[in-house]
Parts: sequence; structure tokens; C-alpha cells
Amino acid sequence: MFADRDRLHIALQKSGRLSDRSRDLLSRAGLRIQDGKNRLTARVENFPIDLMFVRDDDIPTLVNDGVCEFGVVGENVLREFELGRETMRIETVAKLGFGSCTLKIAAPIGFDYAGAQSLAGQRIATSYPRITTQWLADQGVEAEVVEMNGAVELAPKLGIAGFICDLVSTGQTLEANNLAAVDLVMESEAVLVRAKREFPAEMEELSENILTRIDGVLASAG
Ligand code: PRT
Ligand code: ZN
Repeated sequence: MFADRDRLHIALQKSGRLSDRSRDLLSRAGLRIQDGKNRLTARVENFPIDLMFVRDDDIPTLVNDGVCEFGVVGENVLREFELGRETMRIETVAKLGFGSCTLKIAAPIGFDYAGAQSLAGQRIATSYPRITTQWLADQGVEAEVVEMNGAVELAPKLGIAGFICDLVSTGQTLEANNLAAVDLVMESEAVLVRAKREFPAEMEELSENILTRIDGVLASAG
């Protein structure tokens, strides 16, 4: 399927932590989104815009490949994507103030952490292997990064790795698994991204209109 070039396409997370707030933001910016929560796409009634509902991990690819002109995604997902690319055709145009979390190194409760050097020669399980590898390199530490796509917090219990690098918001998940955060790797929040290329004049005008509206919503949210 080729996307209709006369319309703007915005990629949003279909269902997950960013979904409701992403839709909300667009609604408050004045976009009337057609109903149909389970559909993969929705039309905006009052602008030539289509929304695409996808997994958050696919949003950078869709924007980078030019399938969607805009997307709403966590900085953590964006950064992991960026570290795997030589050229990035995506730019961040607004920080959205929701979906805030931190990517942290966690160790078994009671572990005597004395800085990143404590990780030398250890195994660290994570869903963010590129960010973790980069961070370790920045710290000058050599450790083994083990990629897991879910249930990362179980890795120490299962003997897969001694440490994890995972997203934390309240810290309850870590605590429930006898882990404690010991170091900060990155802070993250949801951002609006835009394909880094020239749009046809009408689409550029529409983009600027939508961005102004979104800025207005963000400003009124304080
Ligand atoms: O299906 P899809 O691939 O789209 O969704 P997903 O399961 O990959 O993502 P989802 O919906 O869980 O998260 C989407 C985005 O929300 C993330 O990429 C982050 O940018 C942001 N976000 C904010 C979080 C959290 N807070 C968060 N707490 N993403 C995940 N978590 C998880 C974390 O991985 C851990 O399992 O929540 C648990 C920790 O939470 P606390 O409160 O116990 O610390
Ligand atoms: Zn995901």
C-alpha cells in the first residue's frame, strides 16, 4: 500500500502507555479523529491527515522511511533506533511532557554499587542493547549486554544476567523483583518527530499549522 501523498500521515502507538495521551494531544489541537479504536488507520475529518496506529517500535522506521511525516514516540525508542543507523532522517520537533521515565541500571537489592566500574565483566540484560552498549562505552566499562524483548526484570532471578538496564517510572517493578536502581542511563519522555525532508508547499503549510496548534496545547498545559 502506498500512502496518499496529498495527506499528512501521523504515526501513533496503537495501544500502550502513549496511546491515550497521543490521541488526546491531537484532539486538543483541534483534530477531529474519526472513531474506530481497533482500526489501524483513522482519518482526521477536518484536515487532510491520516493517523496510523502501530507498535511504538515501528514509529521511527515509518517516519525515517517517509511513510509517515510525523510520529509520537518515546525518546528511548527513538535513541535506540538512531544508534542503529548511519543516517537519520528524523528530527524531534516538540517534547510532549508525558510518557516520562528513566532508563536505569538496576542491581539486586543490597548490591554494593560503586559506580559503573562495578559492572566490568558483568552481564546486563536489556531491551535497549544499543543505548546500554553506548553508555558502557562512555563510562569506559567493558561488560556483556544481553538483549531481551520482555520480562527483563526477571533476568537476575533466572540467572541470565546479574544486572538489568530497564525503564523505570515508579520503581515498583524493580522492588517487586528484589532489584534497586543504581545508575541513570537516560531520561525520556514522549516527543513529536518529523521526517527530515522537504514537503510539498501545501503539506508544509499544513505541518506548520498543526505544529502551531500543538505548541498552543503544550503552552496552555504549562
Ligand atoms: O505494543 P508496543 O510495542 O507499542 O508497546 P510497548 O509494550 O513496547 O510499550 P509501552 O506501551 O509499555 O511503553 C511505551 C513507552 O512509554 C515507552 O517506550 C516509554 O517511552 C514510555 N514509558 C513510560 C514506559 C514506562 N513509563 C514504564 N514504566 N515504558 C515502559 N515502562 C515499563 C518498564 O519497562 C517496566 O516494565 O513499566 C515497568 C516499570 O514501571 P514502574 O512504574 O514499576 O517503575
Ligand atoms: Zn514496543
